[in-house]
Amino acid sequence: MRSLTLAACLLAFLPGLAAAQTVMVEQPWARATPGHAGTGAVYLTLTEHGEADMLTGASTPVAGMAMLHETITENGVAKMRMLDSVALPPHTPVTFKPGAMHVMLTGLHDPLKAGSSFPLTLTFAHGAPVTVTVSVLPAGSAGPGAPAGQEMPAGQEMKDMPGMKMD
Ligand SMILES: [Cu+2]
Repeated sequence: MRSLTLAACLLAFLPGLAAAQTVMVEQPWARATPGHAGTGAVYLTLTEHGEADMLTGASTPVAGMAMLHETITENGVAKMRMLDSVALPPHTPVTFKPGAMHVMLTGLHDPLKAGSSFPLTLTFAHGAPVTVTVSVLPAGSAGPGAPAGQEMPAGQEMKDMPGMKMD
């Protein structure tokens, strides 16, 4: 995990690439998906170390589609809405996490299994695309490095699961 992140950072700063990429992607992870859920969500932290950029999309071979989503709560009801892009101001970490922004995966070809990993390619308005390796954590996980005591109760994670209303 740590070495992968480091490698991604080093690559991002290698000079002389056709299209420079100065965004750092840290700790991409997803929760294992139950049964034949068909949908999942990826969380990660992006930090733009160059000029301001925008995340404009994502794709992965494990799902039919990957979309930028945000979970918002309106009148006590959690909903997801699609984002066309996510602004990446210089030197400001932008975190995708449960209950907030996430990369929604729909049309999963197979369930995401804890302990496995898969590639996710992120595209940007200015920088070159970046492919990262997403680690699949257990279904109740609150994220990489989160103390076990902070795992979300089983009901909580359903907020990112199918059946939610979409605007
Ligand atoms: Cu979503």
